[in-house]
Amino acid sequence: MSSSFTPKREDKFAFGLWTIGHLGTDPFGTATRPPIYPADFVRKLGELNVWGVSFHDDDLLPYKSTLAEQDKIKKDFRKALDDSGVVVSMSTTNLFSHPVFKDGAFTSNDPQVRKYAIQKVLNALDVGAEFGAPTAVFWGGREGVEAAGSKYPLDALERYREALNYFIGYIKDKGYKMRMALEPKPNEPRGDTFLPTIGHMMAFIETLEDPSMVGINPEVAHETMAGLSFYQGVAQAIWQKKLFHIDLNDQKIGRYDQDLRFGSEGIKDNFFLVRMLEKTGYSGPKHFDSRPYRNEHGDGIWEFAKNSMRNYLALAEKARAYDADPDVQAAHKVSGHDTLAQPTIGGYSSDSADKLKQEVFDADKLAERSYFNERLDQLAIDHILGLK
Ligand code: GLT
Ligand code: MN
Ligand code: MN
Repeated sequence: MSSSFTPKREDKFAFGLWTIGHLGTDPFGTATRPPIYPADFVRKLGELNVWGVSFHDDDLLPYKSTLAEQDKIKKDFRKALDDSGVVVSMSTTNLFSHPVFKDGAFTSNDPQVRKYAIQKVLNALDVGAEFGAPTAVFWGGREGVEAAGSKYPLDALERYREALNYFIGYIKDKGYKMRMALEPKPNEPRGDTFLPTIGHMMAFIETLEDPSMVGINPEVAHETMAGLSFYQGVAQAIWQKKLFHIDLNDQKIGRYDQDLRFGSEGIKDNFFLVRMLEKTGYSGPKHFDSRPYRNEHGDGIWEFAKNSMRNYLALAEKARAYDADPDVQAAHKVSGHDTLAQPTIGGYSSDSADKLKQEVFDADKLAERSYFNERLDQLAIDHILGLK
């Protein structure tokens, strides 16, 4: 077992300015940590061998900052990127903090607010393009309701689609080399959010003008909040070639959005997640959308960053050992695991259907089989616990 789990740039780990740099605010309390200047943040990422940095428009260029201030921030940020070799891996738009978005952004009942939201995104896309961000993320935090009767949901979905189609047009018109990744979340801050899960989001994408430009950015915490298996959701996204980006963090089921350090809670789920990302050759950013505990300060926030990457690398190593283990391979055999990769009957033809109807199945006999899942699952636990 490797002793250090030190990241390399080719691991493609990334952090958002708002993640390690989170001030520790929560709905009940104000900041517990000072802000970090974006250029300093990037230099520190470089020291830790982090590959990418992401940002919201307002993280980089604070609301109401003057043009001169913005120029200085951007110049310093550019220099830090060049000096450190860190790349901008994604950019996004804050459509949730300002009170103007209290009723939603693309789905606000006020058309002026909706237009303002679209304008804010166009400006954010320009900033993302300026720094070479290949992906624009859309998290519709305020797109939802508390009062169910306040928005007719079919209209809201239509307005959501209108906005995204507009951005498809803008990105093409400007010739930006950028794809969009939509991030679902079931609730919080709204009581009910539109497009709440990976499945809803992927179905919605197919209704857009150019679905090939749009994929998803699923987050561990968000799917877990909904009581769903993140692993299964991500699997479908990979299968449908829609995993454009991923937000790695951790979460206890049934809680508010905790954004915990990756690998600190749902270890078995994360083990299988990392195994799948590695096996399928996911080549996008491994982006940590998490934040240090509110009572962490100083060096502790960078320790949090290092351990997020360390947990990923450690789980990847455990997954490799699991797959190489002859006991696991034997358990796969008796469980029938590998035969699932073989076609059942192939495409339909009337001949094959006639033949199938002639076949005799002894369902009672077939039902007697054991799939030895207890053994197989324990092998995963043994590997995770370091017993193997
Ligand atoms: C916000 C949210 C995250 C999203 C960010 C992208 S904003 O921090 O909680 O899940 O990924 O807009
Ligand atoms: Mn979250
Ligand atoms: Mn996220």
